[in-house]
Amino acid sequence: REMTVAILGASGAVGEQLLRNLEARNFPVKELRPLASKRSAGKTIRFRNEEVVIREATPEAFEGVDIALFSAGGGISKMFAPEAVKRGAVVVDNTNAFRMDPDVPLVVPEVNKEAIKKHKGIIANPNCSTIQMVVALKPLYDRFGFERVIVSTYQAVSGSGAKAMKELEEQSRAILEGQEPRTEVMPVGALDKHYPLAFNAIPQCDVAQENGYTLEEMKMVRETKKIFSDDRIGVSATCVRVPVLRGHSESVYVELNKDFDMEEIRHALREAEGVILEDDIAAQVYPMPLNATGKDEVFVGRVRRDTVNPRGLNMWVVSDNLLKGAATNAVQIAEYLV
Ligand code: 11C
Repeated sequence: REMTVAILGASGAVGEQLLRNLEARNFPVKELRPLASKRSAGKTIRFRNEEVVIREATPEAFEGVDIALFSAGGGISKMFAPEAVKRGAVVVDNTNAFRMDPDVPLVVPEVNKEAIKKHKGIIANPNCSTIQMVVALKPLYDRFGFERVIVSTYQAVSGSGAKAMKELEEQSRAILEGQEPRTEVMPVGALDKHYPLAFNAIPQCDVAQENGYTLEEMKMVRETKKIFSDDRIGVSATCVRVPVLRGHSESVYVELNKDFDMEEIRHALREAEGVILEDDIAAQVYPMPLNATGKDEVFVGRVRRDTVNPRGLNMWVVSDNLLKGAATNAVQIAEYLV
C-alpha cells in the first residue's frame, strides 16, 4: 500500500540521502511530507522531479503520517517522536535519543530484522560506525561466535553534518593558499574548543564520557550488544575523525570462539547479506571511502589472521556513512514495515 512519509530534518545531510533513497528504491510514497525547523520551513526540496515545500515541524504536522523518518538531532526526536506516534505514525529515528530504550528495537536488517516486529511506535537506527561493523561481523558471529572486538575508526566529516563538510573544504583551500583556517565545527560544534580537520586526524567523535571514552566509542560498545542481543560481546573502540568527506573506515580485530581457516572466513563474508568482499592485497584490491561513496553495501578487505592469536582476525571495513550508516538502513527498515 502507498504511504504518507514524513522526513524530519529534510534539508540536512542525511535528509537529502533519505529522499534519494526513497526514489532509488521506489518506495511506495503516496505523499511526501518534508519537515524541518521554522528556519528551513518554506524552502523546497526535490522529490521525484517535483519541488516539495518544507513545512515547519509541529505535532499537528504528523497528522495522517504512516512512516516518519527522523534525522534532525536527538533533542528534536525526543520532542516529536511521541507526538508522531500518538497520531499513528511509526517513527524510524536516526538519532541517539532512543537507541538504548528497552522498548525501542535497534535494528540493522542484515543482523536482527526480526526485532522490527516488537516495535511500539519507534524503531531506532544505530550509529553509522556501529552499523557497518555489525554487518561485517554478522557472518562471523553466526559461524564462529565471538566475545571480543577491538575497533579503530577513521570517520568521515559528513558524520558531523553538512556544515562540517563545508568547513573541511574551506579549511583545505585556506591552508593551501597559506591562510589561517577557520575552525568552528570540529570536533564537536557544541563544545568550546575547535581544531582544524584539514591535514589532520582528531581522536574525538562526539562528546567525552566520564570513563575517558567518547560517546561515539560508547555507542559502538552498547549498540553492538543490543543488536546481537548478546551482552557477552565486549567492544573496545577508538573513534577518530579524518579529512574524508564521505565513507567511514574501520580497522576491526575480532577473536573468534572456534578455529577457522581463511577460506571459510572469505566464503562466509562473500555470502553475507549486504557485504562485498574486496580482498587481494597482492593486487592492491581493498575497500576505500572514495570507492564506497554512493553505494549501499559494506565493503570488507585486508582480511588476515592475527600473527599471535590463531583465532584472531583483522579486517578493514568501509561503508558510506550517509547511506548504509544512516539513510539506506532507515529506508530498509521502512520497507519491512510496508
Ligand atoms: C559521526 N557517527 O560520524 C556520527 C554521526 O549518533 O547518529 C551519527 C551520530 C549518531 O560523527
